[in-house]
Amino acid sequence: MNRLWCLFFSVAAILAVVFFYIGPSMGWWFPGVAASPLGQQIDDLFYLILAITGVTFIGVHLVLGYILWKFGEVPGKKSLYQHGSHTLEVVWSIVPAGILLFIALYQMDVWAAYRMKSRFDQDAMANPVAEVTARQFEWRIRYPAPGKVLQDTPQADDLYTVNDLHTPAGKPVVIKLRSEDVLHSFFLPHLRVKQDAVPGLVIPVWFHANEPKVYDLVCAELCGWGHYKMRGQLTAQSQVDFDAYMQKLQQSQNDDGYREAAAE
Ligand SMILES: [Cu+2]
Repeated sequence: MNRLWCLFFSVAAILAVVFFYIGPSMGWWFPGVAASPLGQQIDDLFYLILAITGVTFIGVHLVLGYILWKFGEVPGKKSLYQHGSHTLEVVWSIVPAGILLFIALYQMDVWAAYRMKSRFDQDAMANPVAEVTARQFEWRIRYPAPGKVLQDTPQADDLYTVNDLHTPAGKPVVIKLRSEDVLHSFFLPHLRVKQDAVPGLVIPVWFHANEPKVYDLVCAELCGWGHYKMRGQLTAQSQVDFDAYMQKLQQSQNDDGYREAAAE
């Protein structure tokens, strides 16, 4: 039995090497390469923490396996109890505390860039591209009419889409996030952007898509029975294409009276 557990812990350590250290090069951990400048830094932080926890995990399992092998039950042999080691306890408290402190300090720049510096991006903050309202189970998107600035309350000439967010690529943009009912989470996995949508709050979300492309937009908060189908897409496009899209949207909504229906 001891040998079985010894094998179990050793195999876990070997599997961990495969998943933790070969996985990243096989692209198992993230959906593709980060598609935003900050996303790359977030990935680097993730891999650093994975390396630290991975080494610890593998070390602990190898030691466990070895101890079970070496000191497993022997018929007739008595256990030996001792009070413990004060020095060891101090060491295994201080080392993890030191590692946590290092991570806390090391990640501060990325956290500040994501949460704080973005708030001072005057240009993007003054001109939010759209208001995104999460509700069970869809993303409602409200754009200002071309040439106008997004207002806090809906305007007569606003433009609407559902589950289909367009933004310019290659520069920082801001959307205003709200929720109409319960907690949702606005998640752009390729851009490494995730922000809770909280009823009663309007939260600016700042992101920067590197290149024109279509990305997934999903809800990352279990928000009800239809959570699984609460998905849309983000189309990041060149400024010229974005402007053309807005013109087309305005035209189509003028034509079919869609705006009144969508605004309800
Ligand atoms: Cu949701």
